[in-house]
Amino acid sequence: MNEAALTLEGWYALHDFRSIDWTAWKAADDEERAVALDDLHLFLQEWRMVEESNAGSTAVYSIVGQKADFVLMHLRETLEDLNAVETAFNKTTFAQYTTKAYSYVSVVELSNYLASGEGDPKQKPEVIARLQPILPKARHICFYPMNKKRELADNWYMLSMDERRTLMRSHGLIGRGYAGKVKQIITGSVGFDDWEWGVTLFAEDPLQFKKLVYEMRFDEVSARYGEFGDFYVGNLLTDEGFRDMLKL
Ligand code: 76R
Repeated sequence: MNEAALTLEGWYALHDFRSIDWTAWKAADDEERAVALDDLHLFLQEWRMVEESNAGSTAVYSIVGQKADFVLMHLRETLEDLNAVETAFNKTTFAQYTTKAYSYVSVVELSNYLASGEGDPKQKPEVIARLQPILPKARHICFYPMNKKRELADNWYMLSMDERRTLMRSHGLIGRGYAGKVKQIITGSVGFDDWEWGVTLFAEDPLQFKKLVYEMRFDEVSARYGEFGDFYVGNLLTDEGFRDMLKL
């Protein structure tokens, strides 16, 4: 019997991690840098307009550590729109001074493990708001991809729907303890990218990422079935912050 959880999908997501090519940036002259900065700021404005017209959302954060220097997290209505925003950015003069560090393609996902109520969920404003979320401009971001294990002894996909629902209830309860402190966006990536989900967290206090992820490690869903990729953590980049970061 097929017991796949039912999922609702929303906006498509691209996490575009970049590093700055400081050698090229420093080698450019003042005018070249000014053109690149203007180009960057034009795009930041354009992404804000997309967000205002409710056709997507973009978040821009610096990344701490050597894995990348910043991330552009884009949510868009279609995979084509996502591709277009990626390509348009690649064509900017600013992108010439960046190198690709990592990327992740997924789609905002809600599952029916803890669903309640009647009627078509896709018509409910609170569901729509979660499927097409305006990304918070919190001070910090944390991103990592993850899988649910498929090993002989511990295979998430061989559990019954009831067993998974019970486990997910406990997961959700821990998560709810962080209401108001951490905002999570789960994006599904089976068939899209190398892991099964992307986990994107936003918080004003970065220690809340550590506390939440640590607490979940003791919960069976994560302790027994969770497998995790690389973690990326960073700070909100305002337009001014981006300019400051690039100042020589
Ligand atoms: O969507 C909901 O709010 C209902 C409950 C819920 C589901 C179905 C929920 C709540 N999550 C769900 C699904 Mn989650 N979540 C993670 C991670 O690091 C780790 O150990 C795991 C990474 C975090 C930090 C987190 C946070 N969640 C999922 C799924 C899909 C599973 C599937 O379909 O098999 C994954 C991969 C996943 C992973 N989760 C919450 C949180 C938080 C903070 C909540 C509470 C949200 C709230 O009530 O506001």
